[in-house]
Amino acid sequence: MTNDEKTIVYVALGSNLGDRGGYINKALAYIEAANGIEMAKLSSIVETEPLGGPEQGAYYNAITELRCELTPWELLDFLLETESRLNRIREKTNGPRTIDLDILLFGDEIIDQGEEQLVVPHPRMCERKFILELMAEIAPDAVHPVSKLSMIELLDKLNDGD
Ligand code: PH2
Ligand code: MG
Ligand code: MG
Repeated sequence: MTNDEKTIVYVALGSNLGDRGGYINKALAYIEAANGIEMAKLSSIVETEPLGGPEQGAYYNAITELRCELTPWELLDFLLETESRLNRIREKTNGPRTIDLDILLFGDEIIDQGEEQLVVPHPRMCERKFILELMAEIAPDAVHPVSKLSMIELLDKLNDGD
């Protein structure tokens, strides 16, 4: 498979429980070691205030750009399995977690079949400043397939609304 045939995918990493930096690094190591996935870029790892959910501690967040040979469903399975390996326990919605691995963009695919776990693009990415700031850092010209706006344009729009 040539690079042209691989899908460019963005995955967000978040942790706000336990050794946050350690969990982010372990998740990155699992992603790097996976078959069918190549890590092309990695954003800064930033500390962010929690958005939504119950009262909880600050997050470490980062985004990685992948070259992916898997289907979106195979990638989702791999990310969920990686979350389990890193002690993720699902309790409260949007509650504290050792690691959260979310598909933000999967090429220009739009997937929303009423399945709880796989909605692409990530439904809240355009309203989360830390996501758009990290995307603007590694992929300013990446285009959101629904709004057709680039990450820089989405960030400008969000900042204008402040
Ligand atoms: N993830 C959430 C809920 N709130 N807040 C920050 N700062 N970072 C996150 O990754 C995050 C959040 C649900 O996935
Ligand atoms: Mg999430
Ligand atoms: Mg998630």
